[in-house]
Amino acid sequence: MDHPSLLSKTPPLPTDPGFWRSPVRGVRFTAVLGLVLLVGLTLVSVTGLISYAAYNPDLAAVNNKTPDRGWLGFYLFDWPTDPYWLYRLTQGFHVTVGIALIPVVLAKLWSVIPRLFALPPVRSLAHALERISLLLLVGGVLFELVTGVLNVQLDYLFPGSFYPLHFYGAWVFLAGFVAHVALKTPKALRAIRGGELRTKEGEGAAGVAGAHRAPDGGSGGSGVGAGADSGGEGDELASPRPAAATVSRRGAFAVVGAGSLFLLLTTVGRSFDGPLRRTALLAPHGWEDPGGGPNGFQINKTAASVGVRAADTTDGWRLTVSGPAGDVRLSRAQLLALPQHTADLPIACVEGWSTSNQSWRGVRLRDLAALAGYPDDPPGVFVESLQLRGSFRTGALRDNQVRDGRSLLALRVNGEELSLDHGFPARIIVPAAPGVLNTKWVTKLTFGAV
Ligand SMILES: Nc1nc2c(c(=O)[nH]1)N[C@H]1C(S)=C(S)[C@@H](COP(=O)(O)O)O[C@H]1N2
Ligand SMILES: [Mo]
Repeated sequence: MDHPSLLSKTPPLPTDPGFWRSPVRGVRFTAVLGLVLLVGLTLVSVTGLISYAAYNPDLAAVNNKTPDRGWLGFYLFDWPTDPYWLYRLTQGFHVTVGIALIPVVLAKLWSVIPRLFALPPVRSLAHALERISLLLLVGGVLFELVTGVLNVQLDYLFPGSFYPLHFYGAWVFLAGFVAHVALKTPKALRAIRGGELRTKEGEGAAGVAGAHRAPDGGSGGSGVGAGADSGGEGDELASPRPAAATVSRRGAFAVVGAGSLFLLLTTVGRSFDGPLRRTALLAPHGWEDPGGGPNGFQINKTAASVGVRAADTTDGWRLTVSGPAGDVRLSRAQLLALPQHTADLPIACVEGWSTSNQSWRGVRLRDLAALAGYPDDPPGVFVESLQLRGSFRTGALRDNQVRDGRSLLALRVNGEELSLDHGFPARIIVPAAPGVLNTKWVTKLTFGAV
């Protein structure tokens, strides 16, 4: 407490503890936010990593957006086709909860910012390692939030590079996160338990903030003393000379919570059809009304936006089915003459939006595999579209996806012809697969190529 700036009249620097005066800061405030993030960011990380497995990145080069990942792909697994809403859930959760946690992350960073300037910058080897882990943690979480938000809001701002940026960023973040959780969880739990005890006993750290004190959550709104419910004198996050409170600590939690709730309520609608979609005020896809009728559901990229011309999809169009039996070329009329099957499945995009089930109708992929020379146990398939440029013109599907009876080369949706923007004359639809693998404007299927 004998820091020169507290005694002299020169204005304090950020490196002086007395520079930071908000009475809201304190170990307990930080601990509560930290525990929310421990649960929240763990779930967001896990759903993000799981969603990446859905791309089948280890299946074929076309699906592989992180070819240099090495052992970081240790956890990849064969993506199932059940439950059919799996990707809709994992990716919807990842994006929606990730966005809703932004205010909590910012509040948490704000709550510990005095520590960033604390002197001396490094006290010991252990302290140095801890600070490096914080760099990974803070840099990582901000990087993931910024790249994630830009990708879902601005629609592929980083052509081709979003996946490596977000994937490697995730591992940097996770390294810092694991170290931080291991180091700080015991302290955070202590701070919270201690705070509860004091609140119950109605005990205050009398005199800490003098006249500015009021019981936390009290009606006066005059706030709480810095050390009151956060560990008292040993609280290294509390200001040594707190300013008059403008908001109680409970009020500060309410502001953060309201911010999160606002983001949640304006985002979650992008995972549903109907009126709920219109509540997704922050989603660019929420603003575009896909119109009514059988084809009236979300469109990711229109045919025009990727250079697919209507003329190429009509009379001259043929599907080539390729395999050990050679190449079979089919017109749309011939495809419609094959056994038709129906599958009720959603479209779920990496951007976090999804549709409710649509009723797709067309030819089973496994029936097409039989035509190509695989009457039993078909292998995976390489799918090509009419589209000449862009990231998602081709895709590879695994054998379990081809074998599932709900996997279709869809020709119709909701009782009508596919519209051009939804992939006319034919598109892939596979249960539980991410939108990117539901290739539109399909022109060639090569069975056994993957
Ligand atoms: N040929 C082609 N197919 C494609 C795409 C594309 O860019 N080109 N986008 C994919 C993506 S990212 C999604 S989310 C779905 C969206 O399908 P929809 O526009 O019918 O909703 O189509 C997929 N199929
Ligand atoms: Mo997508």
